[in-house]
Amino acid sequence: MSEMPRRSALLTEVLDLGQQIAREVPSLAPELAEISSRAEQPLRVAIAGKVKAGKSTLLNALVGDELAPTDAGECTKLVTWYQHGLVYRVEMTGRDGSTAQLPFEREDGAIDVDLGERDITKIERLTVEWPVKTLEEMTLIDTPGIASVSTDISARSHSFLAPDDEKSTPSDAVIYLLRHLHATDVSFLHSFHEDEYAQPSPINCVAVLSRADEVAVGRLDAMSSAARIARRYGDDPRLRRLVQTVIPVAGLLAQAGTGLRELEYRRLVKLAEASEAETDRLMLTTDRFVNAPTDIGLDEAQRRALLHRLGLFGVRLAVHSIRTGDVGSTAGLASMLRVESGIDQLRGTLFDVFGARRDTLKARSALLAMQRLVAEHQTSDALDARIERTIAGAHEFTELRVLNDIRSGSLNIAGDGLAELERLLGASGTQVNRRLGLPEDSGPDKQKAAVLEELGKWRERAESPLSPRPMASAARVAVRTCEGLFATIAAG
Ligand SMILES: Nc1nc2c(ncn2[C@@H]2O[C@H](COP(=O)(O)OP(=O)(O)OP(=O)(O)O)[C@@H](O)[C@H]2O)c(=O)[nH]1
Ligand SMILES: [Mg+2]
Repeated sequence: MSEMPRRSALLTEVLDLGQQIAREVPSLAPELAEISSRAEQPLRVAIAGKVKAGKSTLLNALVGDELAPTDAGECTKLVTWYQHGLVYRVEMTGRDGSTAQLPFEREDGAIDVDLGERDITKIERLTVEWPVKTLEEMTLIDTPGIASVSTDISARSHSFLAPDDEKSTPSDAVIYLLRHLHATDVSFLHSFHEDEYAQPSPINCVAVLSRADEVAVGRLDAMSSAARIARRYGDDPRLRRLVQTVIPVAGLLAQAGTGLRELEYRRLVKLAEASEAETDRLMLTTDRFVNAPTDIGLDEAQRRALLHRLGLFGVRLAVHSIRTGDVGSTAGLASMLRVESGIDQLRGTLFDVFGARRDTLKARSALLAMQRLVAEHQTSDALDARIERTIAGAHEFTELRVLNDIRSGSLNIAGDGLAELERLLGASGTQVNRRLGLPEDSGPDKQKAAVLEELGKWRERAESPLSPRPMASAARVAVRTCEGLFATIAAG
């Protein structure tokens, strides 16, 4: 998400609206200032999912550094924000609103925060500030596993992601991890989406089929099996109406890819140099890999460390790639693991889906928060009307609504126009070429020709007396999108 376009007209309008509210109800000024300042900050993306779905590992893979603790520890039970800062700092926010800086250590791996004697039920969240480039673009929020045995922890994630009325949703978008599609996933996603503009909305939510390497019990074709399952989930009507897309990712491989050490590579080479019969025997199960007696020259602790770092599939893949000569160095292996993990595809989607819509998502969050504030106060009719107008009039929101209708199945348009319409409305990216289905490097002449063609087509559908009513109104939205695209292209 490198390019940061200038603020959109919609976001400007929403921030302006905030100023008008502050003039009318001065007592709301501090809260409105906070809403505005949030709109200027990086997009907040929460990582959610069941216990041990691989949330923290994926967060580390996205950051490109091992910051979040995985496995055990009190801190995995807390909502933790990882945001960009100029210094290394950990802060705690209590449920009572108090804040305190906390001591932490980091020797080899994740940040180890010292909570002291604090009662974790009194902690609202931790904020980790870290001077790492990837966090400049996105604040990542690690949430405790939902539907856990401990309902208390589960409730904490729930109230963070799907807060009740008086609070606005603290995150602008969500990456939801699932391993197998389960009813609790669906109901959780539902509750997260129960708000004003999105009932339910796939717009700000991407699903990840996590720990994808484990899908095929470690077989070398695990990632392609995972891709098949992810596609199937992505077509499942229950998920389609809740998430944008489902992407298979092996966070562990991606995390290993960012910090692979020479020593680890050399150990994998040792394995690769052993006979296939011997490694096949060892790599049959995790238990054998660690415990079986062998003379390949790696002791149990070393084998356990490799397994911890790469998982059984990762070890198999690495050994295979070293043997075939596809990989010949630590850097080569690291990059292969990253590519294989699917993390780049996830990053690309986050950019297409969240990054390009950043201002719309920010405007949406800000407007939601303002609406909640205003609901409790007496405001002028003019102001109420302006809020209404902003919500109803913003074409960006209208596009989102039509996309939701398509996904939820409530927009019943027969056949092939549907995928095309989704693309045009920006479902797979809001850049001009994405919307028009053109190659990435297409120039203005091609774009103009394509947009005129689309415009003609959607105008005809909008105006034809033969178009069923839902089609006609969706087509009018598409026409407006085309007109906007034309103006963008013409303006260069
Ligand atoms: N094989 C494999 N293991 C993974 C992957 N991601 C995570 N794990 C392992 O799964 C366990 C849980 O990972 P975490 O990242 O802590 O999962 P989490 O969802 O944050 O867990 P909680 O915060 O406790 O709910 C750890 O032992 C990880 O090493 C993956 O992509 N592949
Ligand atoms: Mg975790």
